[in-house]
Amino acid sequence: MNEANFNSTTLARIDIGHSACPHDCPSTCALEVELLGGNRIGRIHGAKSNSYTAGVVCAKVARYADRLHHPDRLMKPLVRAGAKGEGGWKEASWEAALDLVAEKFVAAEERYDSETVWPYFYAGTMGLVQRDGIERLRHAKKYSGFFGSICTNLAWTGWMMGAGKLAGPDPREMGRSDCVVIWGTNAVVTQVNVMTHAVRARKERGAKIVVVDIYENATMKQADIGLVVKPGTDAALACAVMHVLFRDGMADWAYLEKYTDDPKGLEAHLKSRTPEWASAITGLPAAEIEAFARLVGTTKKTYFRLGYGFSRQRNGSVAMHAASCIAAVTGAWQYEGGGAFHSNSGILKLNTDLLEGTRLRDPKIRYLDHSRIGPVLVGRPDALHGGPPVTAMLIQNTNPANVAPEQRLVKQGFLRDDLFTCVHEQFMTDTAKLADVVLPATMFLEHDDIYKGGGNQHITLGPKLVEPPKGPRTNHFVIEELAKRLGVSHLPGFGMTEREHIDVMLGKKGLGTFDTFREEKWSDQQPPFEEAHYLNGFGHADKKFHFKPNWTGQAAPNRPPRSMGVFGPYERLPEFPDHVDLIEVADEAHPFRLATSPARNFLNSSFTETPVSKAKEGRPQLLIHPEDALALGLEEGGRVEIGNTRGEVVLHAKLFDGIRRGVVIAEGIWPNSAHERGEGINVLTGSDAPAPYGGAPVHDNHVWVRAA
Ligand SMILES: Nc1nc2c(c(=O)[nH]1)N[C@H]1C(S)=C(S)[C@@H](COP(=O)(O)OP(=O)(O)OC[C@H]3O[C@@H](n4cnc5c(=O)[nH]c(N)nc54)[C@H](O)[C@@H]3O)O[C@H]1N2
Ligand SMILES: Nc1nc2c(c(=O)[nH]1)N[C@H]1C(S)=C(S)[C@@H](COP(=O)(O)OP(=O)(O)OC[C@H]3O[C@@H](n4cnc5c(=O)[nH]c(N)nc54)[C@H](O)[C@@H]3O)O[C@H]1N2
Ligand code: SF4
Ligand SMILES: [Mo]
Repeated sequence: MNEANFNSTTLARIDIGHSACPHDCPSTCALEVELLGGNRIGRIHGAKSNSYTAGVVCAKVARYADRLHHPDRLMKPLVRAGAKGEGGWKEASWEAALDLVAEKFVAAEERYDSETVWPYFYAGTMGLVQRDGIERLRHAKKYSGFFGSICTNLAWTGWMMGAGKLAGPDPREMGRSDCVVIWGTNAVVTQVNVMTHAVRARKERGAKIVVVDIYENATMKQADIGLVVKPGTDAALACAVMHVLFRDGMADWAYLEKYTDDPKGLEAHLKSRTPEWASAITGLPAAEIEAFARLVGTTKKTYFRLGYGFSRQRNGSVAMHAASCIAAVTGAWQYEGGGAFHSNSGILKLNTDLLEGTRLRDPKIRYLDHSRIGPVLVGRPDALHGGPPVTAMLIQNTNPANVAPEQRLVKQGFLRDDLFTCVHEQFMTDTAKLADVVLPATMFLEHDDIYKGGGNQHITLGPKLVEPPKGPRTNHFVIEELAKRLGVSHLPGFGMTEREHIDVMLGKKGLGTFDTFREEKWSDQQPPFEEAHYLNGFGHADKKFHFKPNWTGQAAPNRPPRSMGVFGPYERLPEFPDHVDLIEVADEAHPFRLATSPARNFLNSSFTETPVSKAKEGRPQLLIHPEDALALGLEEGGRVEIGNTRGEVVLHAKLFDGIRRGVVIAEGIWPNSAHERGEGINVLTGSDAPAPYGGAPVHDNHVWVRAA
């Protein structure tokens, strides 16, 4: 395992296995895994021959051996002994543990009805079979539906309003741009491959890299121009940029007339959205806004790479839509290396009907909101949508007691005596600690799956490369075994292996079989230039880019089921791109705005268990402007408490002048136990559903700050 044990000749003989990174990251890197024999792995490398990965992976995945061979991995099914959350466990056989789960689910259903059971999952693995197979069990058993909103909703909703389709110019074209605008994504940290292509453009063509964020993060440090806006004000910046473009004759009118819905209306609306107006809102000097507008107005090949981060505000869908409009005003979409891009999910569809049991779905069954697990578990009627309380859960690939908003409610819910929770996990996470039954799960190299990359254009295979240790079993196994015990294993989609499911999905897309795809490793699904650049029209019925969104009528890919309605103060969503104060504005009691931006060495709650990642991140810190720190009597490294009506959390101050006054940032979702009092950063985030289709505004919090 230790690289030092190998000289270069031995290294050359190490077997290499091909896979895909399973983590919840837009890059979905194609991987080359050193197989050392005896089910051990060495370093993981990015596949050089994959045109998007281009040989690069992030450091935390390169050292995956630390996670796969971690001594703390769960190895045995555990059944709670003692009170909930106290930490007492008894080992059990798989048979006994699964029997117990099935028995509890049946009992819950008998007491209420099937909707009392809520299977809950997310993207801890992005593999379709292991991630989404739980849906098959749900639909077969008529358990409560899952409206998976936490990550993409605010962003996708905003994007869909403009372009009408979740796709855009080939991300590899960033390497052929003259200007790459990296907006609200900390790409160096969260999707390193964006940088590979952007930096290539700078090296080869002298392209400018612009970063728009709320602090001078690792990505901004690599940029030519950094724009530090106040959180939740990106739409104001976008409006002022477009104001300048119209004002100074940099709008492409031929393009606007042909491809957009109401350019004259937009121009008139923007007349008063001057750089000075935006300066007061964003905190940016008007001259910086003018310069940015001039740059994108005179550089036709500008590629706007729009991330998730700036959408995690209550007005985040408005911000995403506004930023995506700029490329339509300049007409950048027409050029190679130009246009706007958020996600390619719309081009990477695989038919998962059989896998997810789509045909078994009963439309009368209620849905519950993923992000609102706190209100759901404490039994708030508006969160339960008229159905019974949730009294039984199966949780796979997610750690809600740590990552979900309004953590105090989430924990209070999990501690209910009348709730039975089974958590299938790789580690004893904050959520597993609150469970009744914990089942040990395999890791990606130990099972077969197939992956799609939202930030690129590949479908990539991740075949099983090593045997799992004795103990952990796959998600697929758990779903199949529960189906047998719950009397639904005869239904379509059950009784198949992982490979058979992959064969069906690949076959329906004309991509061969598991075996043939294994040779090919991945498939490049990039549509032709005209289609990707919308030269034949945008995704709406009228083929136009929409400056005027239909906020509540749009069929977004993750719009809530009709039975859930539309959320938030949607009547305040603007007719044209605009700044709306739909954020948790700072007030006298809460003078600071808090964002919970990602940590480089963690991935959500994953990798918080590996020693190198932990050591590199140190401890939970709060980035605060030195002048704010001075005013509050805070010193570097000092204990600092932050709070709002939802709770309080203690961190350590890190004085940092790459941030605006009045803004504080806590990087990373540390395990709850890493904080004093055992309560994590999500104690402070809100579980209200933002307009119009929900999501988790985790970077949109007002707080007070004081020395602790
Ligand atoms: N290392 C690492 N990689 C990750 C993750 C991780 O936790 N750590 N998480 C993974 C997941 S699940 C996802 S969805 C992706 C998300 O990846 P990104 O798209 O990068 O989104 P975020 O990580 O939420 O935040 C990105 C940036 O947005 C900034 N931001 C917050 N509010 C605003 C705002 O109002 N305006 C602007 N302009 N910027 C703002 C944050 O400060 C942060 O620097 O990354 C994935 N990759
Ligand atoms: N404050 C704050 N909160 C946030 C965010 C933020 O930026 N700030 N980001 C939000 C976002 S964008 C997201 S996507 C969520 C993500 O939050 P989570 O959904 O919790 O995501 P992860 O930490 O990636 O993965 C969760 C768990 O999946 C497990 N896992 C991985 N593979 C498998 C498998 O094959 N089988 C099983 N059974 N388990 C597996 C891992 O061990 C890990 O504990 O967090 C959200 N919460
Ligand atoms: S950059 Fe993202 S997809 Fe690539 S290896 Fe790292 S976590 Fe995985
Ligand atoms: Mo996410």
